[in-house]
Amino acid sequence: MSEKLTIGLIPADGIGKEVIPPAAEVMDAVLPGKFEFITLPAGFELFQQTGVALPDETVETLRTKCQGALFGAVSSPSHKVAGYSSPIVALRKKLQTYANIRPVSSPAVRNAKNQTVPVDMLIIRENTECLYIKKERSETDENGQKVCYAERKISEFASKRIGRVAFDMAVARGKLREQQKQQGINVAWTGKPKVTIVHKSNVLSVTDGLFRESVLAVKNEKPEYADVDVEEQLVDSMVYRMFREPEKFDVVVAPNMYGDIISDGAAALVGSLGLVPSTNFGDVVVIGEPVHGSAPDIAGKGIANPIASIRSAAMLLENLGFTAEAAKIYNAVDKLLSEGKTLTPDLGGNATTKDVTAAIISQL
Ligand code: GGG
Repeated sequence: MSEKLTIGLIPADGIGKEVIPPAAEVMDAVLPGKFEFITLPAGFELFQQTGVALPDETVETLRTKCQGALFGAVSSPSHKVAGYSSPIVALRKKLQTYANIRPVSSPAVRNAKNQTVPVDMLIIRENTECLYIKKERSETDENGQKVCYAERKISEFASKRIGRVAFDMAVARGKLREQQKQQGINVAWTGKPKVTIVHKSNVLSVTDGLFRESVLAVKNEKPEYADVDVEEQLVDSMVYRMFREPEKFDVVVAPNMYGDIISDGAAALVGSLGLVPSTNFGDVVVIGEPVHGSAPDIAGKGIANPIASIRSAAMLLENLGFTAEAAKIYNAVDKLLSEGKTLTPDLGGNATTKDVTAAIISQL
């Protein structure tokens, strides 16, 4: 057995604690003994106990010791809590995991036109800027009432950087689909690779205007991008079209906040947030992360859907070069879903987190 890889597990809050261990279990089942898992603290619950939401040691361990990581979910309160700041937002920034990759796919989705269509969309969310730089301030106006402001950062550097991720992934997906077609495998997307740029530059012409221009400019950077179609969608229209005709999207690239919102919306298309995985990647470490939050309403009941985390683990494996093992996990999950026998309550079943995990492992 070649050298072990160290994987940081940061379950954080709520159901994060219930879905990250199953994801590690599946990684261990598909590559026995290959990984050393180290559990690292972070989260709002940690903040309530210790006054720290993201210990420096967690960040440094990820930076210096880990080849990959899995993050669960955080439950930041909706009101301001003195001294608290979202650990996942901070972690993405500190480790410069600048791209959040969120695939949303299903062989059969009922669109809003009542047609059943295959969906294979890859949402790429810029992960370091936008309103999530969290520069907010509160003032008092001449009538003694509060007025609050939030600064929004969009840079040419980060927008081009995420644009390159989008074009590279569109090219790679195009190549993979060609191979699959030659092997007689049905593919959801049959056209040329396409990048859809999401913005609102008709209103925010400076910030979103820069995002749009920067991503568009990337198209001319490499000859292989010439074969990628580019379209633009205003974010409101994107939401409408995503439900009307989700089959029309391939790679979708968006600034941080729009990307956050449309990917949760897209999860509704495929049945549950509990199914949608993601990775945060950059130059230091790749972090797999389910798109869902900490779901306090079901936390502790043992019924959280582990599939988003298990698929995130498969994405992490792909990033680490274990493509065949990742495919085994994707296939096992797809089989479980198509059989429809072992499903958690979010998908209409009554299976537990443990049942689903065991069923997936038994298929590997
Ligand atoms: N795994 C995604 C997740 O935790 N989502 C909830 C979320 O975005 N929380 C932001 C926060 O609480 O700071």
